Amino acid sequence: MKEKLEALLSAAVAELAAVKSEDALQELRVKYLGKKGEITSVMKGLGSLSPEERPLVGQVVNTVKAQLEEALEKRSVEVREAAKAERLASERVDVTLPGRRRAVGSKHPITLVTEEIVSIFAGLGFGVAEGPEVEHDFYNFEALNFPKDHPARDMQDTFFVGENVLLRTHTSPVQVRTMLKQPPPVRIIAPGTVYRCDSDATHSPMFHQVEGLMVDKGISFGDLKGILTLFISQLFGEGVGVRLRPSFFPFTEPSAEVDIACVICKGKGCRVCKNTGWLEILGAGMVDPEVYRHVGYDAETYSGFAFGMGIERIAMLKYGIADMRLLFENDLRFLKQF
Ligand code: 2NL
Repeated sequence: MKEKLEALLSAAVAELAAVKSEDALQELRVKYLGKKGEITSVMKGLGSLSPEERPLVGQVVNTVKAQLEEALEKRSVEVREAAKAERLASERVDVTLPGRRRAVGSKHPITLVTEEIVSIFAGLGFGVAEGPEVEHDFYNFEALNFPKDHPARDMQDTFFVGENVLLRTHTSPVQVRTMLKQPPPVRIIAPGTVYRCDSDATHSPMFHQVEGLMVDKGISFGDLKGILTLFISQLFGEGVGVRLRPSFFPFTEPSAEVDIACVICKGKGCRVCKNTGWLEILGAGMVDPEVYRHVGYDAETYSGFAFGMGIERIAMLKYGIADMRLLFENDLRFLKQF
């Protein structure tokens, strides 16, 4: 019986070496030490032994059981350690790999220039006003003193949505609405999208404008010139040449075009300035009394100036963009440069 027990122990220990999981280990435990296990059944046979043999064999049984328990426990630790090592290896993360970079967008040059202009005028005390892009004829033309037969009112130049309803052709209606809402003093700029029925290499049917308006007691043409000269020196650099030429708009009197010394050739003459040395960047003037009449301001008490500029043109000059269409194509190779 002693030999049988020792044979069982070496068989169990041999099988144990091949066990690779906790489940197989448990099966092995049951096979040898369970209620119907092989060692257990040997123990059940103890009763048939003589009283002299019984304690001796009993001791061997206990030793074998203890040895097997110890071997099982040892193997159990090994199996757990191996499983843990395998999991660690398979879940291993290489922390030295470079991270996945998020593609970061950039602002459109039109947005950049608009923000810069807004910020300069904010520094001069101007607030920002906004209004609808679909407008009524009254705010877009009538209140701005456009005669009924003015060519700008023509179907050829303006997108009409309905009778007397149109896509605004400038942001002036925003200023008309502001004056109708509040009494002077007014000091605002109106940036926004505008529409004209025009499309070729130098005209887009949708483009951007910033207009400005300052109305108070005692505002003169000198204030217009001072504010716009300050604005230009901040946008294009201190000391850039500025000149005003007489012009005409239905909504200002007198009116002027504002030129800056060519940013490309510094006034020497080049292709961009058509050899004049000057670039037109603004239209401006003293608000016409007819406009005040339409918005209910007293033209005897108040005076003021207004101005307007196209953002596309300023963006092209500031960033050296040769073709306006680049601003609307949304080619990422172009946009990523800003
Ligand atoms: C240009 C010229 C200009 C105005 C816009 C304006 C607005 C009101 C009253 C009077 Cl409510 N004037 N705006 C004045 C002069 C010129 O724009 O060349 N824009 C691109």
